[in-house]
Amino acid sequence: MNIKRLLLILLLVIFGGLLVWKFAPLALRKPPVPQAAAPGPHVPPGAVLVNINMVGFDPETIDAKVGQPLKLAFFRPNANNCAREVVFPDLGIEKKLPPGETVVVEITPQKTGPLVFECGMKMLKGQLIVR
Ligand SMILES: [Cu+2]
Repeated sequence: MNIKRLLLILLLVIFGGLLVWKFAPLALRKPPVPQAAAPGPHVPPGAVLVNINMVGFDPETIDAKVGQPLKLAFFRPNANNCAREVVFPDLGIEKKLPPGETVVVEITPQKTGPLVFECGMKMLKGQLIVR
């Protein structure tokens, strides 16, 4: 056996090994197990769903009417944001928002104009537009 042939065999072995090393995990990988669907919000009839995502409250602006009770169903699907609570400073309302739970806040606006709600650190903000 000459040295060239030996070298060729060596190269083939290395190359083949690399191929196996690179692609075997792909072939062996099991199909991803579907994750249990995250429980969605439980919105009571007539309530307005307010999702809380990484950028804030969604929707950020909600229409409301003076003297008319309004139910807001706050839903924080996960903890990827700082909204551990929602605060209505003008109303003295403060509610914890545990991830995965729907927290219903019922308010009856008493005057027209904007009515702000925000996270406990005043970083995420939303508002009711009361007419
Ligand atoms: Cu915050």
